[in-house]
Amino acid sequence: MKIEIINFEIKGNERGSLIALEENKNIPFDIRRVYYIFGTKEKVRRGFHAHKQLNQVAICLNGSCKILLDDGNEKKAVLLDQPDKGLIIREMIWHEMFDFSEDCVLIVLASELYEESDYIRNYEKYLCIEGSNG
Ligand code: T46
Repeated sequence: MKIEIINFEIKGNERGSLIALEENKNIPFDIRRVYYIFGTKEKVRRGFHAHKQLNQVAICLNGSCKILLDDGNEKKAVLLDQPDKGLIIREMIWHEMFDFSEDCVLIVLASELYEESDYIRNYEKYLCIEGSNG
């Protein structure tokens, strides 16, 4: 499984830093939704699902966390600890977020509006669907 990281250009000057996120430019899809996760308690794992159609880019704006990506064959954990680094989470990739620092703010740009029916929240079902796709 290929881990896809986007390195955003920092438009910095002596006043500080700025990163611009633009759909179909440095974000590889139309951005239809933005949400952010913060205040996650220590030792809590989140996620535990795959999306049937949704593509996403996750960026840790502050602090750090890890994201486990699992394509049904292989699992890889990625540390997000820089606001200029975005992790692409493609459709049909099982993902779990963990090791949140107390100050972690994880922003996620999503290609679709929120739709609970797009979630596969059962790992056995995920493996079954993913196996029959490929
Ligand atoms: C994902 C990972 C990275 C909404 O009402 N609207 C939304 O846009 C979202 C994302 C969530 N919700 C509600 C659904 C739940 O009642 O917020 C609550 C928490 O969502 P969830 O338990 O799905 O959160 P995570 O952290 O497990 O997963 C989230 C996203 O849901 C998911 O799409 O890929 O972050």
